[in-house]
Amino acid sequence: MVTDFKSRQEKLLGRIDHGAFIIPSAKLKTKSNDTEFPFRQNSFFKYFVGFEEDNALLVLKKERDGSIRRFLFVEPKDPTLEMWAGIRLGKERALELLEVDETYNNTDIEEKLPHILSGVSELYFNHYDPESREMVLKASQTLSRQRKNKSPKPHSWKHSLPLMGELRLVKDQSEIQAMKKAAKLTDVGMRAAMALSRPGVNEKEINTLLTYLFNQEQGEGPAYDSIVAGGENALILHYINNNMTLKEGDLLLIDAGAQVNTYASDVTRTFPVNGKFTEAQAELYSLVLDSQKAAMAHMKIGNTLGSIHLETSKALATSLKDAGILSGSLDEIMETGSYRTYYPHGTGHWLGLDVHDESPYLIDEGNDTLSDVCLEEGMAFTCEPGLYFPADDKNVPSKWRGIGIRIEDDLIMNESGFTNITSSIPKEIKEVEEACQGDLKSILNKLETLPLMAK
Ligand SMILES: [Mn+2]
Repeated sequence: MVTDFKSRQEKLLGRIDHGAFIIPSAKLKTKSNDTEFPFRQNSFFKYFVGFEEDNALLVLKKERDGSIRRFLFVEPKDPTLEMWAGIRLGKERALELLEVDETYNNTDIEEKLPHILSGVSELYFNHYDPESREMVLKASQTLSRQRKNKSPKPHSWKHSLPLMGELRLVKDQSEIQAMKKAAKLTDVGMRAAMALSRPGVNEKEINTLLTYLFNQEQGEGPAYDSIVAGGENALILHYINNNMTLKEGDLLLIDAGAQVNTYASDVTRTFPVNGKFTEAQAELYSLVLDSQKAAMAHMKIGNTLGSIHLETSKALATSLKDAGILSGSLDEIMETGSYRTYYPHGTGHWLGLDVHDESPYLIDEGNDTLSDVCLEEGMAFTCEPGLYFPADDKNVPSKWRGIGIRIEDDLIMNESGFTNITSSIPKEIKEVEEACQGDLKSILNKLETLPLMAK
């Protein structure tokens, strides 16, 4: 599936009368002294041009007559540097291969950018990025000093993220395909983790196994730091130490997802370390699973993530009330938000290039009106209810203290409702227990090419 970068660029420029978007790539970040973290492209830059190098700059310009020009600045070719750090595409090849009209060396940004922006009065860039601000300021100052240049000067600086983020709400076919591939690798990873978990195994071993499997096929490793949380570690929502030994009788909560073509999957499963839920664990697990089903029943075109969260919260609050953990009527519990002690996070977030995809939840309709984004075909998000009971909470029945359970799937809206692209990952109690008895080799057989460990 070929990505249609041109239509994305045109859609973005279609949102404005005239002006220019300034979209920088990511830069390498220092890890220690003169070594860097693995490169991760800026999601917006990736989305609009699909180029994987650092230190690049995309400028999309719409003239007053509606015509469009696309400019890309890239690292210059340099045999010595390329010998150390890898081959650069260079401006000639970039012009041939990428959806842009003109390419330059990034060493020429200061000289060329004012020419490109000449006559443009509205500039869109990320106001939170100091380097973008600096670049726009310099170019604008240069233009304002050009007395002989009578064309309009940039006089309006606009924040680019809301407009660009809105475009990313609805996924196209190439995005959906990448997300499905990521979901498939996450399926293999989760099943393998279930099969390998037993008392005495360290969270680190499971974490390493996930990373290994998320790198199979087109996988690019975990989309975010995997959470491998045995027992009470599940109460720490972003636990990433992943270094404790799994214990008999505990549950293991894994929140992890593979990445494919920079697209994330984001899945949570909670299962017994020894492969069999206790009665108390199964009871609590069912409450969370039922709340996820209540959430999914509400996932319809036109509804909002906010209303889904409300339904899910109500389902969980009702369970907490029925179990005697929360007092008062359901209305009072919802009004005071007392359920948040045990369900402190939201039910879902946008999913895409970023695991928490950078798209708005509210749209500014003008006239001081903000409205929730309504679900449309192509929107992708997670559904992740959970319950977390501190070990020392006397309001909680002792059988449930110290337990944290979360269940998370990835959903994409379609014309008739939604597709759960992670539904193949065991979730019902019986399925989960069966998967815990699973055989690693047969799990790995789900991959197109078997990794080394299966041979
Ligand atoms: Mn999530």
